[in-house]
Amino acid sequence: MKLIFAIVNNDDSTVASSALTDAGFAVTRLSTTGGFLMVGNTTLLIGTDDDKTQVAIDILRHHCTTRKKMNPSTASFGSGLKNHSIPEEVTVGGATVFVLSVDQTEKF
Ligand code: 2BA
Repeated sequence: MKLIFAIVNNDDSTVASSALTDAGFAVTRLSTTGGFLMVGNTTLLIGTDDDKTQVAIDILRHHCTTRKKMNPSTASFGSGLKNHSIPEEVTVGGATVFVLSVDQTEKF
């Protein structure tokens, strides 16, 4: 059993999680925030059999696209002028995926 953590852009999260559930995966959506841009993203939790892990990753790859985002000034967050104070463009996502092995899973 594996647990997939997939951090995806909010704009892709609905279509990606729908495609996963349509393919038979169980998905939990968490509202999360990126530590660098400090904007909302979505973390999908997908528990699945080892041999289906790559199928889930392929679905995520198909639906999650990269985007260019401006890194806003930290001044807008009340952090003062620091290293990130000059707006710059960063490439965000498709998806950042972590796959963890699960020792045990139970449902009651
Ligand atoms: P954020 O932390 O808001 O990062 C947004 C984008 O900013 C990143 O895109 C990357 O292009 C850039 N970035 C992040 N940290 C940076 C840094 N220290 N210096 C320069 N540029 C930086 P992605 O790599 O596609 O990441 C998208 C989101 O996925 C991240 O949002 C974060 O929520 C999550 N993430 C990515 N890598 C992670 C990791 N190793 N551990 C935990 N979360 C991660």
